[in-house]
Amino acid sequence: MFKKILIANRGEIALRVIRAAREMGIQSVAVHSTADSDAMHVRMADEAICVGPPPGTDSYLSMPAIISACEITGAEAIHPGYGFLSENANFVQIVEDHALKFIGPTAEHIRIMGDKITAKETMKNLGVPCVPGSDGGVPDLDEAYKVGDEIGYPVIVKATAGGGGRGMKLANSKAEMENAFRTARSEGKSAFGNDEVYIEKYLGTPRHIEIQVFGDGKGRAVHLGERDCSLQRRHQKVFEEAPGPAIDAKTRAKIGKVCADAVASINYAGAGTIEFLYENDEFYFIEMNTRLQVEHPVTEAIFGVDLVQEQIRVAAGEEMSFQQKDLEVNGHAIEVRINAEKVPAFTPCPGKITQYHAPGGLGVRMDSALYDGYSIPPYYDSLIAKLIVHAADRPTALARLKRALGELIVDGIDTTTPLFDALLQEDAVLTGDYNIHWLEKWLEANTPE
Ligand code: MV4
Repeated sequence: MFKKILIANRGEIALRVIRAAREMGIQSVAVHSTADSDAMHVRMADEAICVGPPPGTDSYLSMPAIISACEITGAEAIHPGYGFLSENANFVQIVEDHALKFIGPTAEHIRIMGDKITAKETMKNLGVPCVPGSDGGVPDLDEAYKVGDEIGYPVIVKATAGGGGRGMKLANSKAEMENAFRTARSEGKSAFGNDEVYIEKYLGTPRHIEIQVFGDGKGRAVHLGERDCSLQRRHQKVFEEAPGPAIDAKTRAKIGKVCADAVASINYAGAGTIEFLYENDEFYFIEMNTRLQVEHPVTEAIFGVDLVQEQIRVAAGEEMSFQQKDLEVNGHAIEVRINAEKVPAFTPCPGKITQYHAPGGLGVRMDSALYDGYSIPPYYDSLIAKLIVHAADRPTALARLKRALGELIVDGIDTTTPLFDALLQEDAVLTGDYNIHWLEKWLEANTPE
């Protein structure tokens, strides 16, 4: 096992990894920018090293600075958390070239899944159900029209390098194809330096269901059920739950096995998430994320596992600590993402926390790097806390969430907690009857001029 690992991240996820490492007797090294000298991850790690000025590109994303920090501190492996360098195949290659271990999948798997066309082709060949659409890339408008006629409108044109909803354009009819095709192409080019696009049948009211998988890199893999992450605003998840309110045990076992078998057959290593749109009882693959996700705690809660410790184990060449038969759903978990933002406009709201009190009690987990007197810097993501509740069933989890939100105190700045107080009054949230458009529509209907 590693003696020391470096965490190439900040905030709550850096704490998450430090805690996992400490329980395993592994020393942790925090890296930080000059804006984060007082950050909790710096205080909590065994060692900390400054890697540059505040902009991410000059510190948390600086590969030479991160590699140097490993060499100076003697860290043997790097946990990237999520975001930053977590899905950068070139970084993984550089880490390995320096005889360090990347705690995550191989550069090749990251590269395959980072390109949506090769990801979809790979998954399709492995028997994973995909959205009907073009066979790979669509080189020109003539070909786009052909695909549109074949699969029928509406269709969606997607940039192969896209993400976060960028480089994605809807065409409701043939008349809209030219604009959708050209816009998706040019957004792909400008945002990602890649103008390759593909086309899919547009699904009108699906849920976003994602399957958690975990592989040992040697041909064995398991699934840990699904998360329903349909409640999103501008492609940012705000509320996630497991199990999915629309998924029963039989459905879970079936799609789960397809996913586990798929990643086992490519020797996938570590944590991965296979994203689907789910409509009329059918799954349609859209993307795979080759990292630990923000919402992983809801899966940990219902399966009673530590996904970060498992990532570290597999990266160190040890066996996975669980097999499929050990993994059973227990109860229901919900996560809400608390951001330093002022509703209703969701304006970023950095500043000094004058009073902080985290909720607690049975079935409550607060993953946050906040503390009394901490100043949230303006340079990074506005996620400041994840509140995760776990209970025997969904109604009890909802009651627990309401109770825990009532205990939370974050004074000095605005946060998105009022959004959750309001959502917990909504029938669709209480019954689980929502899809990917529900939250945006609700916000539109409930936002003052
Ligand atoms: C789609 C879709 C409908 N049909 N693909 C949005 C970002 C990217 N992850 C995939 N996205 C979508 N792909 C087809 N064929 C609708 C969306 C979509 C969406 C998906 C998941 C969660 C929220 C969403 C909000 C708007 C659109």
